[in-house]
Amino acid sequence: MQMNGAEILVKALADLGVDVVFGYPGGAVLNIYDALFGNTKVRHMLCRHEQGAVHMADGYARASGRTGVCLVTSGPGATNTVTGLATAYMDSIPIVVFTGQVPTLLIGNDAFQEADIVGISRPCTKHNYLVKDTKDLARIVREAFYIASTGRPGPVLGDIPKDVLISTAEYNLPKEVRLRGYHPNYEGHPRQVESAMRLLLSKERPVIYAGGGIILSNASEELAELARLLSVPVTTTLMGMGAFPGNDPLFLGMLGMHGTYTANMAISHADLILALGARFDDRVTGKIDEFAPHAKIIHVDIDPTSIQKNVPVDIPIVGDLKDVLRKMIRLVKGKKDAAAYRGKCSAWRQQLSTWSKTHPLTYKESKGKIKPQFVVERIREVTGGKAIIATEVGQNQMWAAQFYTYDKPRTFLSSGGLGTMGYGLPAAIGAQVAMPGTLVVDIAGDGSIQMNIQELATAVQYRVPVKVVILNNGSLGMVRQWQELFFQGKYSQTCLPHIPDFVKLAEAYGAKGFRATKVDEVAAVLKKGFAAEGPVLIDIVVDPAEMVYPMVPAGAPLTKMLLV
Ligand SMILES: Cc1ncc(C[n+]2csc(CCOP(=O)(O)OP(=O)(O)O)c2C)c(N)n1
Repeated sequence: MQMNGAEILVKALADLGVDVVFGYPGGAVLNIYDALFGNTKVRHMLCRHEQGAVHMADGYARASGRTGVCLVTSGPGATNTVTGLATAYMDSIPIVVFTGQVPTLLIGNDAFQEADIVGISRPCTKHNYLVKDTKDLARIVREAFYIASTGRPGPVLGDIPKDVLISTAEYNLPKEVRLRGYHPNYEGHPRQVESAMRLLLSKERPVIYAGGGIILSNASEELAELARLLSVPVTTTLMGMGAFPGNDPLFLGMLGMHGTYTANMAISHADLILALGARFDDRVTGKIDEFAPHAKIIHVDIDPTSIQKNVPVDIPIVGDLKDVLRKMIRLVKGKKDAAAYRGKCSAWRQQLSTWSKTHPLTYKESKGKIKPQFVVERIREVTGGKAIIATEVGQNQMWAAQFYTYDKPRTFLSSGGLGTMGYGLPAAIGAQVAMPGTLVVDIAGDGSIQMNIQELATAVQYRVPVKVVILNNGSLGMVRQWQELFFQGKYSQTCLPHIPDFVKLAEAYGAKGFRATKVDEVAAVLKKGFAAEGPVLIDIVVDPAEMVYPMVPAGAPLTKMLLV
């Protein structure tokens, strides 16, 4: 059947099962909006900023495991997506972004609203396309979704010139995708897996270091099974929160700059590290030369280029974590040496448990002031741990990681790699759209929330009942913390003196607003706010001097933690 490019795009989305597109219109994509008009399969949600739209697609993907979709116009619409693309790229999140482009004949002529988004987005997309011919469009859409969601996932961008949207072609969505040079390897090499397990069983101070890859490959159950079979303690990265049950006795908490004392000491004293879908980010390793000085390292990752990138590895395994973990489990399940191994490592577990007891995550109460950590603990209590938590960036993000226990994967959504302020609210909206019926909470800072607060309007328009809790410390807290510790308390440009009245602001958008200024109001306000219908913003005035501890100063080894 002959259709124009815009109709082909929309039909392809519907045929691929896309139920929602987050977007913002403009001249270059008018034809797509025309084709979307009245479409009952593909719902479009109008955001208030293109950055909000990409983060919504990203939050949708993180919460559900399905690919998120975003549609914007050319020029400024396209460039406004760059931060969202980079955010998704750093955290390996499958999204597909479609941008309009000026007509093919005008490309390169400085036409109105022209930007070379294919060039601009090259370093922050897994792959991108400039669609040159309407007859290629359906195939490219198919490929874009395939690339975004297979292998190491990531964002893919499709730039579609206006004339390609207007011209007609036969609709032909390929069933299969074949791409030269792109063959993600899912199956870990059995002999490598065997060597890895032999090495592991020969050691007595093992640690599993699990990253976001576990969540991306849906391998949480396998991780828990292997860890429990051998009683190997587990630490996760920020991206790995929820990959392993936070309430399991084997869980050591997060490692790295704001990780637990136990996790950082475990890594520093381990004789073996089993790294699973984690990339040895500098926030995790601290001073790289002194990272895990006594350990042999086994690294499993679907992306061969991430192995050996930051640290030398003794046994590399390229493959899907689910497959590799299953193979590992098969090698030890029901075997005598697994039981013997649990015994052999008991002194190690004892040591870890002593560290946990002597150095738990904690904070000091201070009379009359609301401690942000206390708020996060109350959020956990009031939600019964059943919520999806999105965060902004800064102290709020670290407290959300430290003081809420994540029992399940896909319940902690945060910009880990890029550290994008303004991520949380739109991501929470996307997650709520993907998972209706689940309580979704954005834990925010007063600085970050102001970066994309306009998306409250989107939440109100579509009755998306997200709850935002602002840990309002009147400053750019995390930067202020660095100034306090490393710049002699010179708080250069980190006070936010003109903070709006968030309750009134929420109401101006048509949402509900609540506030707590006293310790004994916190739990009640959270309860009331979470129970209220529709989008809600809860402003909690917290102790402005509070710091995030433990902290490994940048460039220091993990053992040199500043403690509370
Ligand atoms: C877009 C962006 N700009 C700047 C930064 C640098 N930065 C990191 S944390 C932070 C402060 C965040 O303040 P706030 O949102 O109030 O959270 P708090 O740390 O107080 O919890 C800043 C400015 C960033 N991460 N992202």
